[in-house]
Amino acid sequence: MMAVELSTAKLEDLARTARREIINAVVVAKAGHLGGPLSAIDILVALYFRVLNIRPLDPTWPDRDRFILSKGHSSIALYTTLALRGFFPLEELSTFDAMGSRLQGHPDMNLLPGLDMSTGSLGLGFSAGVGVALGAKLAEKNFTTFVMVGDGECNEGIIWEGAHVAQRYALDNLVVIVDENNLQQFGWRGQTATDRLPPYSDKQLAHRWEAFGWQVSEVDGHDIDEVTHALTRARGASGSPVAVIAHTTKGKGVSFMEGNFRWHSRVPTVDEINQAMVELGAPPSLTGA
Ligand SMILES: Cc1ncc(C[n+]2csc(CCOP(=O)(O)OP(=O)(O)O)c2C)c(N)n1
Repeated sequence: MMAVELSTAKLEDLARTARREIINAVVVAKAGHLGGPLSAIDILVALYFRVLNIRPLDPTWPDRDRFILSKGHSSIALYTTLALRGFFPLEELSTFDAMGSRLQGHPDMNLLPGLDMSTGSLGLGFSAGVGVALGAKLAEKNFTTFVMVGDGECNEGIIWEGAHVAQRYALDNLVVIVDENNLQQFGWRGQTATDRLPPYSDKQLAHRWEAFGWQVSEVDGHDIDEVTHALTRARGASGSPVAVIAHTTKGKGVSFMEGNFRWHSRVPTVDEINQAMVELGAPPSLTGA
């Protein structure tokens, strides 16, 4: 089954619903990440509803496109997208991070159908994706492998080892999406403990992927149409792998979380939950109002 036909307005609505589900799941679990999932969710909605060639009711279909969330700490965004797309019931999101749940804090492909890799140790998911894409070439399979990494994750050396290998083998069946929100766990990407380094340039990541021989495009990672267009073009690329640099805002959608690294993995208070739900257009019954 190819992507489902939904209007942009409908998908934006779904992304808002997803943001509320993400916050609810983290609140119930009393743990998890919010900033990264909220920055990635529009891209995931575009991917799963418009780009990926998948069968939610047949998650191990051999010819499916592969998706690896290499920034595995944003698992709740992927789980929410999979649930909305019909891989499993939405109610299961309330088991997030609980003992015995299929929805662990970091994705476990041995527990949950629909996951193409277990991730969480930054950098490893991307290198596995390079292997999957190379394997597809060798087996003469036509599917595309998409991998999402964080900009902080791009500090990992293994990313650049993989980037080199992918270019060397001309893996034009591999697309990396960089969720470039410019924040990582404890601050801005270019910041250092002593702040003695020169400031980080916005273009630095794009230039780095280009220097490794990748085709690069840049998009607004919160514009579902733009993301769809870039990813659809990327899957049709030839000759070299493609990096889509998605400019995003960490914590997107909730004013007091946006651009604040403290929301990397904080659990909101009751007042904060209510404010977030109002901002995300929740019906009054959900806001406790
Ligand atoms: C190898 C490794 N080192 C450290 C961590 C802890 N860690 C989890 S998320 C994170 C920051 C990641 O930043 P970024 O890739 O920019 O993700 P985002 O801002 O999108 O959440 C760190 C350091 C980890 N998961 N793996």
